[in-house]
Amino acid sequence: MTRIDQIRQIFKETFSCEPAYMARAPGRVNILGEHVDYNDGLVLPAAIDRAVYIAFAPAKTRHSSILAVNMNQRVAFTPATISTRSQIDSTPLPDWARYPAGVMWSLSESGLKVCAMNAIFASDVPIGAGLSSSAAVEMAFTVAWQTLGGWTLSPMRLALLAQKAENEYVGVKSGIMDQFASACGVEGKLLLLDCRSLEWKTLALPSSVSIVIADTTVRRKLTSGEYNKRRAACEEAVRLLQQYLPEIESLRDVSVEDFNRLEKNLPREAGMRARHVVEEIARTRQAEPSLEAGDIRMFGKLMNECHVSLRDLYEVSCPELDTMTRIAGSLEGCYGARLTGAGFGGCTVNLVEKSFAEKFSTALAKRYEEETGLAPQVYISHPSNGAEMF
Ligand code: NG1
Repeated sequence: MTRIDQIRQIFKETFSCEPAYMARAPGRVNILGEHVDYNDGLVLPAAIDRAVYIAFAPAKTRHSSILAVNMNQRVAFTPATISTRSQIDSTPLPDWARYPAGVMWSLSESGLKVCAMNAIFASDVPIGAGLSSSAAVEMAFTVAWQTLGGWTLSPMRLALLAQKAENEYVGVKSGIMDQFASACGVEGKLLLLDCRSLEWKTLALPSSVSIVIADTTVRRKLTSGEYNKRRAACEEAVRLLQQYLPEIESLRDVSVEDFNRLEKNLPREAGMRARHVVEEIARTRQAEPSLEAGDIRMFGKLMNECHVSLRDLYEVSCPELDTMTRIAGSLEGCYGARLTGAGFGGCTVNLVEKSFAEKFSTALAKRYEEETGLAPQVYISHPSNGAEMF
């Protein structure tokens, strides 16, 4: 049975009727531009071929009923109950249900029609691995409520509404990159997004190249505290640099040349963090002509430099991520390898010559397990479309 048949079947068993609609919303992998989205920088993610699948129909009840297949848990809520983060029987919403509830809240806040719905969803995006499983859930529900509400907004506008759910309802102060990639993905393309203007374009990934995602299986609990510290260090650097460059609003506005001249005025740690951001934005700019010229070697080199910078300047790597990228770099067919997402665990992203991808994945998994004792998950992936009905 295909995944789609499976979802249809579970909907039928749960609600005793056929789903009226089905949709999918993908996870994403960030290829370049790490820890720059909250510095108004440029990012280069791609939607991936792992996604949240949702089957849904309008409900005849006043409440929405939602079953999370992966959790085997069902919730029921209305716009009134979610304002107190609870269900119609007054029990609290479980953590996973804050994403659909947050989307309902965000859409209602924006004055959009939000109908009661019966839905089931399942996901094959690994959780907590830096592949935006939560943005995929948010985008799946955003698209579902759009369909039932009969209104149509651009994918970017939908992404902004989902981001509002994440920031203001779930309470995670993330940038726009994750929801953007899940909403705006294009088959076979990388997405270059300017996080300040929200302008974006696609860049072709040569069809001879595969994206290989390798999950270290390490999950660090301290991530959010460390993430916030990195954000604070960037803000401190901006404040101090404004004494010399009063026109700057974020590290996006600082050139590498100005930074080289002025770094001596920053405390050591803020200086290291800011150097990563300034240079990473420059690397992402350089990626555009490299990809347009089909120079995948140059592009891979930028990815390798990014990893070194995340490890040594931004200090968000960990031994397992370093081991995974070191092994990848020694294998045939690998153009570039680096940690992806916030860091401290999760996944690496690798660009690999397609004809070597299988061999690369097997060797990477084997050697990583030999060195660390951990059995990793390795996926050969490719850029996919963003959230869509099917
Ligand atoms: P991950 O680790 O993939 O969730 C996080 C942020 C992104 C971005 C990256 C670092 C969340 C939900 N997402 O991504 O916005 O800042 O770190 O580039 O916190």
